[in-house]
Amino acid sequence: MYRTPTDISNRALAALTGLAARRAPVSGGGGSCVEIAAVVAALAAGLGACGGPYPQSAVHPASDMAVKLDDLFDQILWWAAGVFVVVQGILFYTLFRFREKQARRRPREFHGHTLLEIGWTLVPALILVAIAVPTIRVIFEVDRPTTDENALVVEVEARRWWWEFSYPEYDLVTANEMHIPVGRTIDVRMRSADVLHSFWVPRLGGKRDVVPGRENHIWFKADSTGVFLGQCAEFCGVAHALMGFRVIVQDPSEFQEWVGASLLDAPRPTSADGRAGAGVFATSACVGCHTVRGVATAQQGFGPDLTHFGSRLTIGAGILENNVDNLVTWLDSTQHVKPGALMPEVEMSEEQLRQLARFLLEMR
Ligand code: HEC
Ligand SMILES: [Cu+2]
Repeated sequence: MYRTPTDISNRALAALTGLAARRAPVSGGGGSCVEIAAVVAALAAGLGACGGPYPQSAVHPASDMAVKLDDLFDQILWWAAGVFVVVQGILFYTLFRFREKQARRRPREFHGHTLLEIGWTLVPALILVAIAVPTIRVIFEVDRPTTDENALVVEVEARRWWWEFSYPEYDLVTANEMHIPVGRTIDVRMRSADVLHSFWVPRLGGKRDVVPGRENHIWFKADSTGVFLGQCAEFCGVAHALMGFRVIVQDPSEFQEWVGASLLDAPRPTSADGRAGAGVFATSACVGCHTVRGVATAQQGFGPDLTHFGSRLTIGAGILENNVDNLVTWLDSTQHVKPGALMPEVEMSEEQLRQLARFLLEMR
């Protein structure tokens, strides 16, 4: 459905191991053609990974803030491209024009050239000013709190190694998947429960550090619906690289439907397996760490709220697609799937694991 960073890095890895395999038989030189072909193939494979979709690309903006940042990036890129062309142009001109010719004598040397010196001091200074003015303007624009009174406040609490999202306006708490309406300013206020983290959804805006003991904020207005990938962008411990999340941008009516459904208590499971799973859940360690609204014994907030887990797309802060098999894997070998996760592996029979998975998926 979506291409994860892991898919992409796997492709790059496959390309590189392919390259190593090609290199092996051509020891002792003479294989340069094969090597060049292999490098070209690897590069092509690498570029193939750039073909989109772009789940985590800052140059495919999908919000007002991301557009501001991308515009700034484009401006700087054009200045840099201009400088590159001019410098390379002069370099190649000089290489060509003053290359060694048989009949020529040594060129005349000269020292100092006032016009050139003023030129190459002034021009870069002016270019830097041209870059600094919009940069500083954008820094101030994105740094101030939003002035939009109609903004939807979403409180983010970063945890090792997952995200809690709450909506004070609706008295609603969820985890790892932040639903928001398209076209409405979102005022994200973030806190950390433990260490430094950083909130980053490249297509929706810049990074913002999440610092213990203080509240940071970021705001943006998404301009298109869809699922946008986010990632913790500040090293926070063993499972940092596996601390992703999703922002699900919906039409306002769909968003309201999601809010309505999410406010209800967890629905009772309908299948026999699901009911058995509910029993297993209510009588095992799970309830010591997780909340499921509607299950009286499960009211702990150490782990993610699981009330409507069946309607989530992913498991474990965005690392596995949510389905029965992956849930069984997650419960059976949590520490293998996500080394360091603060959830212990539970000792259960295969049958109990399947029942638990059914129960979790039926809580839609
Ligand atoms: C010691 C506390 C603890 C216990 C016991 C525990 N969990 Fe967890 N659980 C966590 C934490 C912490 C996470 C978040 C892990 C992460 O993503 O880094 C988690 C994550 C999960 C997730 C993924 C949630 C998401 O939003 O992606 C599921 C599903 C889950 N637990 C189910 C269970 C079940 C079922 C049991 C009982 C068999 C259980 N847990 C027992 C702490 C616990
Ligand atoms: Cu992190």
